[in-house]
Order: sequence, then structure tokens, then C-alpha cells
Amino acid sequence: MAYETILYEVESQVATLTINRPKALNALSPQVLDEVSRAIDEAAADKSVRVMILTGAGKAFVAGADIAVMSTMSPLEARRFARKGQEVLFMLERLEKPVIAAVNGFALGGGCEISMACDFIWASEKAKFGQPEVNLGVMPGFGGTQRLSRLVGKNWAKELCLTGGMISADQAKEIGLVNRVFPADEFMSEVNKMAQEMAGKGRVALRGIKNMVDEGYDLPLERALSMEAEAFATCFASNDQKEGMSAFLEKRKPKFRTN
Ligand code: CO8
Repeated sequence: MAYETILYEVESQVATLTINRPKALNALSPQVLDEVSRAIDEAAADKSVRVMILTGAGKAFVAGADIAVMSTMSPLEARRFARKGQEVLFMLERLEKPVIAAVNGFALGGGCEISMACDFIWASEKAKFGQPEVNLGVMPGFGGTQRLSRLVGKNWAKELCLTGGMISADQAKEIGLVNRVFPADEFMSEVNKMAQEMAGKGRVALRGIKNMVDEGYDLPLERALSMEAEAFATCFASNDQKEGMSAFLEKRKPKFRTN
């Protein structure tokens, strides 16, 4: 498929989606959002893809929604744009394959928000995170007041959204937004290594784990545990379970089927 504002590549079962408007620090325009949603559909339909990496070209991950585009929006257009962005972020969350946010630089506003819709965030030491919408006279609209508080607690979410300040990758790790921070020159090779490793695991288990953590999170524990037992049982109808357990007993590495 032809894309103009993103790059989409698949190699060894890992799809890498790179937002590619480096001159505008990868700002999310309506075209970027459309292309990201098409690429997510492409990854969902492609059985050879097991894991996705989301990153940005150049010095930014994503410096936010496109301010030039938003500057002339009416309230109705702004609501549509916010809903469109939220829909695309839901697509990342609901993709039945793990998505790693590889935050290489600025992740501000919509950029911080899109990273939070991934399954976890790894950051280069050069990354910076923030929700600076308040500096523009507006507020987060792609989930920043919601996913951020769920990830780091209400107090940090409020501080970041109300002050509009930026935090470093290390600070983002301290508050639990980022899982790991890497030296810039090793960053993408470390992310790729982890993605390849995950891609070698069983598809049914990867999907079950992602779905259950997300779906169970907001449910009462008892209900969530009963759903987990169902999902666990589903694994036992798969070749992956047979292969994984036989391989352990036969003291060899499992070879999970690629699709
Ligand atoms: N939108 C459009 N263009 C941008 C954006 C952006 N978010 N960020 C940077 N750019 C452009 C700049 O205008 C500049 O363009 P040009 O070269 O043509 O002048 C180019 O990228 C390079 O930027 P800078 O020269 O500013 O680079 P610096 O290294 O000096 O600064 C910063 C980098 C600190 C990241 C700075 O660019 C900045 O503050 N950017 C804006 C960050 C921001 O406020 N982001 C939040 C946007 S609002 C948002 O995301 C809301 C999401 C929800 C929307 C809901 C729907 C309505």
C-alpha cells in the first residue's frame, strides 16, 4: 500500500510503522491518522506479522497533533478530529498483536497520547514527554487526561497536563510511564531485538495476554479472573501449547508456527 506520511515495513514477523514528517516533527495531521489506521489494518490482516513497533523519523517521536491544521478548526471539527484520533489509538490497543512504542525523541501532546495506546513504552535517553496543550489554550483530546492518569496516577497526570511542562525519559521511567530507557545509539537495535524475541512466541498466547490485561483491568477481580481462566483454556486448543510444552519436556527450543 502506498503511504506518504508514514513508512511501513515488515521484516522477520515484525512490522515497523514510522511516522515520517520529520520537518514538522511528525505532527499528527488528518492524513497521518488515516495512514496510521490503514497500516494498523494492514498489520492486523497480515498473518506473518506478530509484533508491531511504532516510532518516529528524525529527532522527534511525535510532537503532537498538527497545530497548523488545528488552528482554524471550529468546535465541531475539533470534536471530529479528537474522535478520529481516539479511534486510531483504540485500534492500536485492540490490535491483537503487541505494539511497542519506541520513543526516540519528543512525545508531546498527541505524541505522548499515541505512545500510551501502545502496550508499553521504551525510550531513548533523548526522549521527552509532555502534554503541552494547556500552553496552546486547549487541553488533551486524544486520551491524555484519561490514559495518563490510568498509567501514572491522577497526581502526575494533573501535574503534566496542568503545567504543560516536559519531563525527561528518566523522569518518565521514574513515574512509570516508560518501562526502559536506552542510550540513543543502541536504542532501535534493542527495540528490534525485543520485538524479534516476542515475535518468536506463540500467537495465541500473545493475543490472550494482551487482551486479558487490557480487558480485565477495569473489571472486578473475580470477573476478570474468570475471563482469564477461559482465555487460558483457549490456549490448550492451540498447536502452540502442544509445541511449547513438548519442547520443554524434550529439552529443546519451541518452534511456534508462523501463522
Ligand atoms: N504541529 C505542527 N507543526 C509542528 C508541531 C506540531 N505539533 N511541532 C513542531 N512543529 C513544526 C514547527 O512549527 C517547525 O516548523 P517550521 O520549521 O516550518 O517552522 C518544525 O516543526 C520544527 O519545530 P521547532 O522549530 O519548534 O523545533 P524545536 O526543536 O525548536 O522545538 C518543540 C521542538 C519543543 C517540540 C516545539 O516544536 C514545540 O513546542 N512543538 C509543539 C508541541 C506541542 O505543543 N504539542 C501539542 C500539540 S496539541 C495536541 O497534540 C493535542 C492532541 C489532541 C488533539 C485533539 C483534537 C482537536
